[in-house]
Amino acid sequence: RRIPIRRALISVTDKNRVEYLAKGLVRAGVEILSTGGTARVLKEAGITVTDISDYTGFPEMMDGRIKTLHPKVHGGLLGRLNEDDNDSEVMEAHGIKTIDLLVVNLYPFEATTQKPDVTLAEVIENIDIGGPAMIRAAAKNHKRVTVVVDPDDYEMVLEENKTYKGISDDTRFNLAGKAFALTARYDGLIANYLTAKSGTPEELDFPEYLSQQFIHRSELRYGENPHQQAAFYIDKNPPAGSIGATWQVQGIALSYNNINDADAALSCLKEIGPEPACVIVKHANPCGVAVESDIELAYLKAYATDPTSAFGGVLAFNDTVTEKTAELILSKQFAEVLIAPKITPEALAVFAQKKRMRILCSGDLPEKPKPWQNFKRVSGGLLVQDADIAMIDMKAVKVVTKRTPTEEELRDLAFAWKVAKWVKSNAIVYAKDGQTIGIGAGQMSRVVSARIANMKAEDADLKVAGSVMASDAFFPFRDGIDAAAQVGITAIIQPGGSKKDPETIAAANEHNMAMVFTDMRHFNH
Ligand code: 93A
Repeated sequence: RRIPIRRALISVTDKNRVEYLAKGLVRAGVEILSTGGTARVLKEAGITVTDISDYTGFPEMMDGRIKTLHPKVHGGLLGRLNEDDNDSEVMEAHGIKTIDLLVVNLYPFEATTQKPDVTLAEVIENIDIGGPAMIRAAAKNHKRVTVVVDPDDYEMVLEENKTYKGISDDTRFNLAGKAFALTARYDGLIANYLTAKSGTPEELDFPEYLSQQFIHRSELRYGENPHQQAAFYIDKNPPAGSIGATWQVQGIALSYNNINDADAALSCLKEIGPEPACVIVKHANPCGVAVESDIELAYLKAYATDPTSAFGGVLAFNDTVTEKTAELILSKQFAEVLIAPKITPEALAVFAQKKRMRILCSGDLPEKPKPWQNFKRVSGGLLVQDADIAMIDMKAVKVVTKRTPTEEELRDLAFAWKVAKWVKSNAIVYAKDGQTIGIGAGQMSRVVSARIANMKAEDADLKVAGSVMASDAFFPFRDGIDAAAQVGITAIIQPGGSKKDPETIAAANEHNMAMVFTDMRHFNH
């Protein structure tokens, strides 16, 4: 169902791009209602707007504390217009007009708290009341109302309204989730500020200098273990598709380990797309990954790698999760976290029975990750490095054996290699037909990782013979190759670069295996 925008209410503190938005709306024949400051900016740009006070018949009062807190505003946002309610009659009787689009961003509470020498009174005055009330009303009524809280969404909404003559159920639903994430965070910031003022002892002591780069997203119940205090800080501008840019639409609060695991799942997922894919992560390691023609099939294949580990894991998808996907998942397992670019309202209703299942929207995933830096605190210091966003070009890999990989082998080698990048070292990944067959992670010796990959395949009744193998770093001896041949691995992808490479290559040739060198290592600890 699509709902066209006929009347919009715009009330923004951040006036960035609001002219652009309003002009686009006027061009589409939309009537604009607006609050004092916003109306002034728009009128100065030559845009016709109706002052909200003219519409409500009440002036803005108490220094702007009351601008939009009026039944004619909230009725216009909350009115349902279904056949089985009498909202439209009530609206008619009280002169309440329907508002189809709400565009709001809030008083700058956070920025105000960060001003040097700010007074408590000034901070309190920057607690927005009317804005969140409207956002929550519009988001609650997303069946009819589109709510926009981010100038980055102006273009999308204008385009969708223009191209399709209305806004889709999915878009309104996703924007509502985003809106509630904003009001939740906003109230969280206020609560944190006020409780910190009164000296709550549980507050995590966060170094002042870091707040230049990061903003507080949530207090966490605890860290990796219950005796560790923890919080989640995100980049001021988290890139699309990052864990910092996701928003939660359902389920109980995320834990520290949930966030860490979800990050690993998203990272791997972004690498193996764009085909429909599923990544299942447990304890920060992929325990099943697959690409297929649709995400249900991908899920079934990923799940089949290691059903035992998948229980209580993180599931990540790169396509819309529908009711069908949701039912399939719940028929198989419980998951702590599910992430997807979009989740339909019907799918959410299915997951609603599992309160402990946290559902996150990632929005569209980018094709290429942007460079960023990784920090790792060590005792008495800090390690800083570029994040490992590099990926080899499969066309450029070096075939080092007499036998060249077949086309199918090459496809599976590329897939296994991408998965291995996100498996903790030492990583061994067996794969076939776009499915992980066995994954060995986080061992002190590579040969043991391979043994674990075998064990996993055996436990899951998957056949290793005919699979390919990826190793995140070179094989120091030929024993790894001999062991792989013994279980029926036909092709290998690894960085190469060991002194013993000639021996390893000879071993592969003896077993008639195909082997390629990538010349790039992906340790991940
Ligand atoms: O002081 S408020 O909490 N009372 C209100 O009724 C109200 N309505 C909208 N603040 C209110 N707003 C906020 O005003 C909006 O959230 C927005 O941030 C700001 C826009 O004001 P102006 O258009 O006057 O610049």
